[in-house]
Amino acid sequence: MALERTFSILKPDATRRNLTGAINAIIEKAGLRIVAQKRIHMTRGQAETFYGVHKDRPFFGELVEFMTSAPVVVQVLEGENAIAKYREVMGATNPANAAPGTIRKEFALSVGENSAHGSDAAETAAQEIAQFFAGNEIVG
Ligand code: DAT
Ligand code: MG
Repeated sequence: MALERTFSILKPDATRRNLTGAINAIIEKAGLRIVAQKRIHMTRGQAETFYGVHKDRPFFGELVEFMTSAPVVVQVLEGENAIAKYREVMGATNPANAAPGTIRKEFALSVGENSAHGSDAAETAAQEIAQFFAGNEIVG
């Protein structure tokens, strides 16, 4: 498998509790390289676009509220098989189902406030990276 890039968000519950360094340590220990990173406060429009695939789900309003409730850290992670690897490192969406040692098991507060986002496929990774980063902000 070639070097791959995935998009990550350290969510508001993580920035609020000062957990971005602890989460980055897990990311780096897993062999993923942080090749771009910035702290932003997402606008409602950015959050609605980002999670557009979920717009008809009952939790959409609460999801957008949460994602805009405090700063987030957006990242591009690079490594072998980075998309699947980061999904593994994050753990299941619901922390109750996440494996020990995963980001969500260690830090998530609930299925909604679950500390991290990671892309689920190559196409979404490319779209998500392009929503938040210009090419020259990614330094591999
Ligand atoms: P993931 O973030 O693991 O890719 P997803 O794409 O199914 O999960 O959902 C996106 C986010 O929406 C998820 O991280 C948290 C929120 N979410 C998902 N299911 C939820 C639910 N049943 N109740 C509240 N929030 C939910
Ligand atoms: Mg998802």
